[in-house]
Amino acid sequence: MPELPPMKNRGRWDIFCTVVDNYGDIGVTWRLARQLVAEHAVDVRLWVDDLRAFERLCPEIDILAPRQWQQGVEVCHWQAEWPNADAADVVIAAFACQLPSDYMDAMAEREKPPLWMNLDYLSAEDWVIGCHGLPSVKYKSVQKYFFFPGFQRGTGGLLRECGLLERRRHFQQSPELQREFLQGLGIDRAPAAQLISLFAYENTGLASWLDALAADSTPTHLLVPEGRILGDVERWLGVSDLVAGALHVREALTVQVLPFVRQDQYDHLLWCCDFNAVRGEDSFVRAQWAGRPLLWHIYQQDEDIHLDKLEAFLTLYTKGLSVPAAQAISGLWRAWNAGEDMADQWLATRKHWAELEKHAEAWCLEQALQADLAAALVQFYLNWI
Ligand code: TRH
Repeated sequence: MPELPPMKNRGRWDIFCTVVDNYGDIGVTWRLARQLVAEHAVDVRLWVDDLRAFERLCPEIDILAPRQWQQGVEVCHWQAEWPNADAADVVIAAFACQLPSDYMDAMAEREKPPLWMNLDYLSAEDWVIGCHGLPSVKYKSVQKYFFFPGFQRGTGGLLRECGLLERRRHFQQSPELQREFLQGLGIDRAPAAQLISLFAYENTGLASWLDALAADSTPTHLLVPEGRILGDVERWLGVSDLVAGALHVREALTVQVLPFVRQDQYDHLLWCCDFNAVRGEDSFVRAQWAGRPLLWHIYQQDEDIHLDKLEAFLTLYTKGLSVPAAQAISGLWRAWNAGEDMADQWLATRKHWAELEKHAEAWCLEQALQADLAAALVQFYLNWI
């Protein structure tokens, strides 16, 4: 992709985010907003309807403030009563959220209509390439466009901040930095233990995986940020009320509960771990940038359409792996997403560990050849004006 032109005429941008559930919606839009400001000198207003969810990712948020500045982004609480703000030059509706009707009118009343885009969910399916950048619906004179993130050429790419991989590599090459970071979270790595992070939805397959880890000859230190999977961890441990700081040992497995940390710290956690179980959309992408093997718990959708997305990703991801390694990692991911027994799949995966580690780094580097999503959005705008 050619260099972007000098930073001028990049306009004012409004990003709208409704928090459907969990943290992915705000996680993606907050990351995008910050990157647009930091790397593209764009003025960004981020409209969010749920500041409490936002506060988990960014503890500085004042949940009572209708308008505030955070890291160069103007964060506006999107409330039922619309404050009649001017329409921006670029309007991003994240994940098909419905804009306030007064705002849509304000867009239509502008002398030059804004560029209006829907930032869609991430999918590895092939049809995404054909739909990325196409016109969608129109409101009066204002045309909306589809903008699809993705893994393949012809999509909008993935969120990746400038210098991310260099920072990651520097950190991974420094045992000192890692020790310091882990100690800051109260983690004293069990000797010779592999580190695994676990961020997932409720999963009936968890107990069998923990059984396998506990019985393994290699010790495991499992780090579990507070969240939806804790109930399953509690049941397996036979304890109740697990909270951040809790630490339990069962044979070769040490389980430690972590607080939910800010996004940058979560990146560092992923970089420290030998294996990361992630979920949804944003943590899934961050684990890929960590360059380590991963396990994806995909967000469930009606009529199991998420399973097509899972298979589409596996098809892309396993290219370049030997057949047995591809089968092992695919089997593990399928079992996890079906809530099935994980023991055999985990043992099979362990057999191909060295290959999977090498592959995770190669996949990361291959993905980094694509323009990142923020740059692709800015380029789309510059091509459009
Ligand atoms: O939270 P998620 O499951 O989010 C979503 C939503 O369910 C959304 O509606 C759905 O559409 C989407 O998945 C597919 O998973 P995700 O996307 O990984 O978002 C979690 C965010 O939380 C991500 O930005 C990383 C961040 N995070 C932290 O900042 N600190 C932490 O300690 C952890 C565990 C995560």
